[in-house]
Amino acid sequence: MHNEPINQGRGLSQLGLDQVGVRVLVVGLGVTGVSVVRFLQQYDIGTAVVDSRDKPPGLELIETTYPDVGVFIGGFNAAAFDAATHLIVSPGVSLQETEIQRAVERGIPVLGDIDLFAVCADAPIACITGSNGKSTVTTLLGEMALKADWDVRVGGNLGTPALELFTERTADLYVLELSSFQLERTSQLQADVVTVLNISDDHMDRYPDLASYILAKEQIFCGKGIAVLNGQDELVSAMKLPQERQRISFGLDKPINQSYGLITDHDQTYLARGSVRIMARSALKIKGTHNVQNALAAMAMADALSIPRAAQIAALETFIGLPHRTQWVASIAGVTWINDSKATNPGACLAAINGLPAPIILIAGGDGKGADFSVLKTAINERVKRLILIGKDAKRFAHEVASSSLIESVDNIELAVSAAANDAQPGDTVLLSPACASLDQFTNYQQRGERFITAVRGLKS
Ligand code: UMA
Ligand code: ADP
Repeated sequence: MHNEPINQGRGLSQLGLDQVGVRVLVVGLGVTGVSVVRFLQQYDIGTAVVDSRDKPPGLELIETTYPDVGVFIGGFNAAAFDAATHLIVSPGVSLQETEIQRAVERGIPVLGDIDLFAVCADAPIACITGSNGKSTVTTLLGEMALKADWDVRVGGNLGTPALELFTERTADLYVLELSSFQLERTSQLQADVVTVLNISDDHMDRYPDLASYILAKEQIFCGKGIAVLNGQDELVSAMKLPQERQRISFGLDKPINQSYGLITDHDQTYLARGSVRIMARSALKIKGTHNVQNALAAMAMADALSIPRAAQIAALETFIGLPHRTQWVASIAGVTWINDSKATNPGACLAAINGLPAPIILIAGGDGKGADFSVLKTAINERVKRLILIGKDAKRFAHEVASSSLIESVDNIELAVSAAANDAQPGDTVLLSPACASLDQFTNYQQRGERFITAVRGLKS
């Protein structure tokens, strides 16, 4: 739609980064840190980086491409912090780190990459947070804008750092997935439309309690515009919004006023806004109740952004979902195998157990990040006939769900697949939905999912 070249750097004065003598310390040298250095270097802003790791992933790139940038690795070098006028801290680094707290006490601004992005962005911004469904809704909203031929840039926690979305051309729309880690260090965001999809225990190893995690997520509401909220989630409904944010709710119930929900006529259920039926639920390619919620949230955001309805429907009729999210893998001798490796907290696992056909053989476990597994107890007792556990928190998992289903612990994912294959009967669903992070046994959730898929495919031969 727009074609004139732009200069995203003009917002830097809002953060005081255009002053003489500015020295920014970028904390963390993963993909976020690299994106921040790259951005600051375009504007000749004095930059150094620090990372507690001996070999952070972005090290080689920074050393070869930006030799003038000071690099401090293998710990949080106190002198590097003392020399800084601003900190830009990567999401993986806790703000409770001693050196960061010391900087706060000295009055040094502590920012995140999303602050830089927010003050420099040149188009409307849509932001998605929640404990589960962020990546799905972010991708879906992006697909809707693409179907309308918009120049839409999609990123954030999804993978591409926000600052990497800038090009020399003005975008029509930015769609950002934002984690609590990103939000808690962001004060400049003024997104045009935002959503909180749901709240359940996650990252309890980084927050003292659920209230602190919710407080971090509330940062998404800064500014004015529309907030699309899950009206059936009590924790979301209780979140505090500034007066300038207009609430629009979505849920699986019959919509009232201008909210989004479901209307059933005779045998057909429709996604609807108020009394207007928008599309048949059966036309959605993504399956499961949780994905109906995701579709409604994306639709509400798209309406707020004036993405035409036809484009929204075209996206919903074609989007098959992202890999590793309740992904169909195979049907072997009447048994359906599902990969839900991205279920890294109990809330996501609960949605899968309740949304897929029972009886279920569940493969779960890994690093629980301090979450409470007992929320799974009822669903497991009612729908899971056998529970196969792997990973670091297998014992605690078994103890907290105290399930009546048969529980077995095995050493790795391949043994879990063999054990499931031994027990499965025609009509069963075998579900990998760990309710845990993967990092105790795998490089990431993708590797966990791929190893599951390979082991399942191996059963066929
Ligand atoms: N780390 C250190 N020391 C440091 C810096 C980082 O040990 O000095 C560790 C962190 O504890 C973490 C890892 O290195 O385990 C990566 O941290 P990072 O901040 O360098 O991460 P990036 O590579 O910049 O990736 C981040 C997000 N990572 C995290 O929030 C941990 C990515 O989300 C995101 O895609 C990317 O920015 C672009 O925006 C990943 C993630 O796991 C997928 N997110 C969490 C989630 O979805 O549950 C929140
Ligand atoms: P996120 O980016 O928030 O981690 P994803 O879309 O990647 O969300 O999905 C992560 C996990 O959450 C998957 O297991 C998926 O099946 C599950 N999930 C997706 N949407 C929802 C939802 N609305 N409610 C509960 N679980 C969901």
